[in-house]
Amino acid sequence: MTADRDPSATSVDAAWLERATALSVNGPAYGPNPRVGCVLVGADGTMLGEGWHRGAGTPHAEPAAIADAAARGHEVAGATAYVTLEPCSHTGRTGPCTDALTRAGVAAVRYAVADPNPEAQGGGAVLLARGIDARHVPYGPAAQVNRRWLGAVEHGRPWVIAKWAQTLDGRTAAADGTSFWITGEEARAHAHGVRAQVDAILVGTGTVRVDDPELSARPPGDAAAHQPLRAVMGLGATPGAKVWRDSHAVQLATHDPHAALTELASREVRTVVVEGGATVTTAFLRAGLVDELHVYVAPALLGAGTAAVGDLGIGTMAGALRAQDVTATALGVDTLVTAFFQRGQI
Ligand code: AOF
Ligand code: ZN
Repeated sequence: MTADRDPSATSVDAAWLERATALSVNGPAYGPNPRVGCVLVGADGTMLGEGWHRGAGTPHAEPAAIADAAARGHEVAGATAYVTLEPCSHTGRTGPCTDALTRAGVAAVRYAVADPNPEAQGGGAVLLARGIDARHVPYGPAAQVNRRWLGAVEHGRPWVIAKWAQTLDGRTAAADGTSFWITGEEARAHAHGVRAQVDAILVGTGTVRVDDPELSARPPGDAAAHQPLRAVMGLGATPGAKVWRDSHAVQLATHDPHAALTELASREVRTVVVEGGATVTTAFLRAGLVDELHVYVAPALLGAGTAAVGDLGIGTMAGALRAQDVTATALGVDTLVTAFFQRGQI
């Protein structure tokens, strides 16, 4: 028995799933787990309790909402649970949400996204088999919140964001090697905000040798920002470099992007920003392993210097890598272009 995908989402379903989605974004974007929100609604349409998942090792959204209802003195037997992700049916760091919902006497469950995680999926069917009216009610914004997590789980590897800063003519460094301050303050602040939302930052040994970057997340006004794992890809040793200042760093002793991602996945990395240099970025693009692009474009020309991306083996316009869902955001005098590649497209 499977929980049927119910295309007949009512406006009531959509309204509560919208609320659950708004709650879900309170959770951290980084870490091995998805962001999930849950609202419990009584038969008379009143909100009884709500909750969200605060990160791996903490309660899932459903038990958090059940606890919230209890704290408000509300009885949830007969209620409907609106959840942004299919309730899990496994014992991982916490117990199965299917059991928590069953024990609470919830009568119906509406979930926005089916869980692709092979260890946790199938909760909808489990609930149905117990006589609970569980339905998958697809709700796009909920999937959007977990776009990177869903992609990582479906691909069986970390979600890869390739990021660089370039001039209008596609240069990341001048002929003499200088590369600092291509873009301005706002662009750099934005990039630090992105770093604080991912699990790892990856650069090649060449970049460590030449730039000696800190690879930390320093978003303005957030001294306690989450710090991603610093990953250095390549065989060369870089003793004394700033990346090795503490143990939150790893060398990926390979030139193969697949092997690098396998190693990161074994450390529960779901999202990684590949920050160059061009050799590493090009290797990931050539291997078809880039899911998302963040290109900061400065209104400057160099005419000579290092190209952002090297040879991709494309000889003709028809072979160009074309990205989708493109957005351009002004950041001071610079522009951030974000875009996505679909799996199999590159
Ligand atoms: C839910 N509600 O709030 C979350 C779910 O290691 P665990 O026990 O935390 O389980 C993590 C997996 O459970 C995660 O990969 C995903 O499949 C599911 N996450 N499920 O019903 C939640 N965070
Ligand atoms: Zn769960």
